[in-house]
Amino acid sequence: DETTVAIIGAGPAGLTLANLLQRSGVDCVVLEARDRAYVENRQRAGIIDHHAGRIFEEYGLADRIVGDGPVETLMEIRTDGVPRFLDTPALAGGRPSRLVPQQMLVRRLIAAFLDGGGDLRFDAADVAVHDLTGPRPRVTYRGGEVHAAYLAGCDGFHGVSRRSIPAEALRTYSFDHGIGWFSVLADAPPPRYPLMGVSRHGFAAQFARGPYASRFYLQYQPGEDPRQWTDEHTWAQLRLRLGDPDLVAGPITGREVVDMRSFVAEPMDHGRLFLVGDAAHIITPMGAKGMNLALTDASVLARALTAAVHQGDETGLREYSAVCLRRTWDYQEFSRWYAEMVHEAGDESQPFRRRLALARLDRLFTSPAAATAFADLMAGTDPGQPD
Ligand code: RFL
Repeated sequence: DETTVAIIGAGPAGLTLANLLQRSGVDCVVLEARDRAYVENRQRAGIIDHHAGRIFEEYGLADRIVGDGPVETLMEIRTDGVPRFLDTPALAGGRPSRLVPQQMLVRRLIAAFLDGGGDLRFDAADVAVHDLTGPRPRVTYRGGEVHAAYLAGCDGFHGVSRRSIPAEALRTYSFDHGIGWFSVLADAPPPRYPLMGVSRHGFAAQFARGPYASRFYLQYQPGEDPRQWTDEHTWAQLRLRLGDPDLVAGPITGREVVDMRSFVAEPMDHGRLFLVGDAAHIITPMGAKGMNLALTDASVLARALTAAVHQGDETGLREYSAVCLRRTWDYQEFSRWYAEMVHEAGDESQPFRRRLALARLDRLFTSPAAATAFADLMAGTDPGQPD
């Protein structure tokens, strides 16, 4: 088979890229290792920030992809049971984020791409990429082969694309945040506002995942195995840390230990292969930027590929990696800053650092300049061009 862009992976990155290319009249084929039901039921992220949401507006896809997602209003940070609220969309100059659970986003992107006549192949086993630095790269999979002018590696952190780049051509950065997080998905009423609980019992958070479900995060201590926690223990800890004895419990439908790890690979391209989203970088869930980076990378690449294909202008492709890495590092810094603050503010074993973290937290509620800078990152940014 022949196409212009072969996309490996049908997660948020690959599917966004596929839809934007389709809208731009650039041919593509998407190869996904898993089956459709698996991909459509993978529940992870939940927020499309304002900056990433604009991508879909620009391509006339906003109604279909983000349309009815509730708009974020306030967020709550509760310190030892004492609530404080920030109106981040207003602080960011009227730029709200939207709640769109990742599996809804993926379902809608798949439907939109297929309705537009897109070529999306599920169950593509043993995907391998070849001739990355030659003029005509190709992708093979069990039972098929696709020749393309460009390859997009959108196959997540454990995918095959990044691993196909010679080690000496990449510089990688890994950072373990030294924090243990347990994530629980439950059919429990969502909080009124996204809720972060800072407490001496450990950090906890609760976010809406649709009208009837919540995702909770709980810090656990080194040496603990939270997968052994009973449901009673989990709910008791949540009530304690969120300072809410009346927190309504519900059936727990998912439990996972979340890697509080960051990773960045530089550059994000090699020959005619471009890495997009988690294939190039992972970030902690603190700040909710992982999925948004996947969407913004996809949009930068879609624009660059469109210019290359329609106008023969490869400037955007040459700049792709640098443009995406600026935002990646900006968000890594935000995520680290945020995680450190809400964890250390409750950590009585480090009294000096705890006071620093509390000062940092208080500043958000006392200094409009600090609150605005925070809100700007929540809304999503374009770090702009260097000099
Ligand atoms: P994905 O979503 O991992 O999709 C990659 C796709 O590629 C397929 N694939 C292959 N296909 C063909 N051949 C191969 N060899 C392949 N190997 C893999 C996979 O099956 C899959 O369909 O990466 P993408 O598209 O870059 O999207 C990234 C986001 O999914 C990710 O950043 C977020 O989920 C991270 N994340 C969160 N992000 C947020 O913005 N806000 C959050 O609140 C948030 N919470 C989370 C998260 C990630 C989590 N986990 C489990 C990693 C919570 C969790 C628990």
